[in-house]
Amino acid sequence: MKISEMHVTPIAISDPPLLNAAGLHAPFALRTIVELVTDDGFYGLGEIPGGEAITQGLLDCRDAVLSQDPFQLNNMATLLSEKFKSKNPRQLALAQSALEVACFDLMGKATNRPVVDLLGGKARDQVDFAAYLFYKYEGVGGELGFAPKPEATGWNAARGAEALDAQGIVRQAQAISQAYGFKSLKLKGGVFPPEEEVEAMFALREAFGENVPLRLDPNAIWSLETSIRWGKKLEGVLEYYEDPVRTQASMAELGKSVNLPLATNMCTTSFSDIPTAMQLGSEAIILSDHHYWGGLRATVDLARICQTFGRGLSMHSNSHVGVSLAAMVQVGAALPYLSYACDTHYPWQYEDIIQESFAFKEGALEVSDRPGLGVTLDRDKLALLHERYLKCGITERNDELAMQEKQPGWRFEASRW
Ligand code: GKR
Ligand code: MG
Repeated sequence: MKISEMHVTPIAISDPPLLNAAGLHAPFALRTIVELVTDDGFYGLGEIPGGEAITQGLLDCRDAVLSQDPFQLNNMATLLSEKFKSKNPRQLALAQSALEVACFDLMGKATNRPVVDLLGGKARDQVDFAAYLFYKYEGVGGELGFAPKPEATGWNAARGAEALDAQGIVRQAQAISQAYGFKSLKLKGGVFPPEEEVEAMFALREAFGENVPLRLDPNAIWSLETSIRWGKKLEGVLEYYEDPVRTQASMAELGKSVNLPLATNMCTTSFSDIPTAMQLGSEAIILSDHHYWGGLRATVDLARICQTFGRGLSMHSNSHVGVSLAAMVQVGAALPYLSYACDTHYPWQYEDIIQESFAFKEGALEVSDRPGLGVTLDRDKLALLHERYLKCGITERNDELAMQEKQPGWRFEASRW
């Protein structure tokens, strides 16, 4: 079995005007899709964050991929590392991830087994996800940034609605939880002054009760002093406090002052960060992400490290389509040690490139037994979203620029409060 074709397709999916510390989501989020085809007629899919540089990075890997046997992942990993040398570790991890996932999809199809079986088999039959709440402007993104139809109800109405204060967040949480059955709630913070976001956490606690775990993620835009001050108020309220402050050293300091588990997808983000994370004790929980950590096997390795060192493991996400979600579920199912419900942006998206739809039940997704990732590429949709990418004029994610369209002169600040 040899890889005979490699197709790299950047796409743009409609994305709602969600707010975060870096600004605002643009009307389109970029993803890059890789399709590997073998000489015996199978195709395998991978998905990573998009944009010109990432897409080019993947295209540059062609020589390391064509004519290779998809089962020989170690060989491919060596070829890819040689290609990137140590110049761009992030780009390497993304390329590794896209290609490794596509190879797993191929291996699964060739052996008639789901990817989870190639990773050691199911440690669970379903993977739990958390509701991902965002402050947002009105609209659902896309060509016109259009508002939902007036007759929309439930989550369809809520995901188009404005949510700019605590009560807006509670309404959003109620709608998303009712639609998907999520049992944990995460608020993307770093948007409004800390007191308003802390008020939102208390409003969620009041509305959902103490059995629904809550998380707050200000994306490292708070100072250490601010993180300590507000962290103390949130003791006993949060399941975890995600990246309120930047750097492992500051997280370690924060951990000494507040009685809350600290989680990260910003301070400890690669295997080379692990030794300091353990020396400093910077975080209690690491948010894995197969896109950034280098693939599915890397995620299994990360889980083992977390278990060994007594750290919790959760999962991070960005706006994504169904190939990523399928991979998250397959790898999530293979992790004997996954201590928290995973993040996903999926409920915010309403476009995809696969034919299947995912049915969340009680906030969880069943692990598919279909071969490979268990998804079928919809070539018409892929072509449409690629066309969109070419036309939309966005070549890199830039939340600051998108925010400036709404608020001229707005500037990102690494530490705002
Ligand atoms: O989608 O706005 C967003 C998030 O802020 C995303 O970009 C982050 O990477 O979800 C992420 C996080 O947990 O930090
Ligand atoms: Mg985060």
